[in-house]
Amino acid sequence: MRSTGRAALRALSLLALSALGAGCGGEDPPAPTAGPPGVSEPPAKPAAPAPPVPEPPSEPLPGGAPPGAPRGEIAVTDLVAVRGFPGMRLGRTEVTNDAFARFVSATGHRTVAESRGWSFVLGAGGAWRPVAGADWRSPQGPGSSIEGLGQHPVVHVAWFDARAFARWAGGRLPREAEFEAALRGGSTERHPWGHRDFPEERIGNYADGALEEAFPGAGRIPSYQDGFARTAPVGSFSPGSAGASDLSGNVWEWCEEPYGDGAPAWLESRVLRGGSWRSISDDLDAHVRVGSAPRSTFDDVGFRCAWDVP
Ligand SMILES: [Ca+2]
Repeated sequence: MRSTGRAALRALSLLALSALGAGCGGEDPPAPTAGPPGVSEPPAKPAAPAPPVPEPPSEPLPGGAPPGAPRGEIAVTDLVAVRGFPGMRLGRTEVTNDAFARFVSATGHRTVAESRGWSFVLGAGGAWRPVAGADWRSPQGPGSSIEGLGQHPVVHVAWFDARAFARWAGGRLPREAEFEAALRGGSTERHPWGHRDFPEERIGNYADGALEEAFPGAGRIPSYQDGFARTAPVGSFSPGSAGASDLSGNVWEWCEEPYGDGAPAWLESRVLRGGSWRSISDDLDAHVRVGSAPRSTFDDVGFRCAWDVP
């Protein structure tokens, strides 16, 4: 796990959730955690190496839906091909609140945060606070809702929730190498926007001036302004050349594999990729991987799906 303030928060969440029995119903929230103080913390090397990313083929791969794989409501245009991985297709966007609501309606799925009774929400000064009653339907706790946010990415979903949705949709969660290949689109640059420290154009939903205005002292990317303090509608930004949107920023996205922290299998951290609306530049390096407990939930963590094809 990286040792930036952001990654450390994920570590704290792991410890808190582990100590609480990993998400049984009616748990008391842990004490609030301190947030990252600013934007200047240098990145540290990941605790475990990322999987190798295959060289892209010389010709672009065709897009298209895997025959009969996703549920009928997932159209060909919702999927993209990823260079180096001809046997899969990746969701063009993160899973939305509307899509997750259809899943819940069809299956009766109850999320980890709903069962546990609380989730982590960003609060004043950029501190992550455990908020009773925060879940995917109430992203900021009691009194909040997803009304008007149907096309925003679903948040407060644990890895187990994301995997359940993916299976219902006939797919799976992306693997790390697939995610990074799609994010890079064949590029070897440090960031999706190149080797510069900060983006010069409005290319993703990151920690910007809107976030700083909503949460004074939370930190931001200097001079960057995307206009969204929290989540943005999926598809608002499309950095890179793979054709998938918001792989960088908006919400951290769960990947399939364990992080490799050596914990027992039932609580071993899973990998998050891509950064979020809370991320500064260090978290947005294309190689960055963060581990978080599979039952951990935050208001800047979501997911997208992948489908295997013949
Ligand atoms: Ca933003």
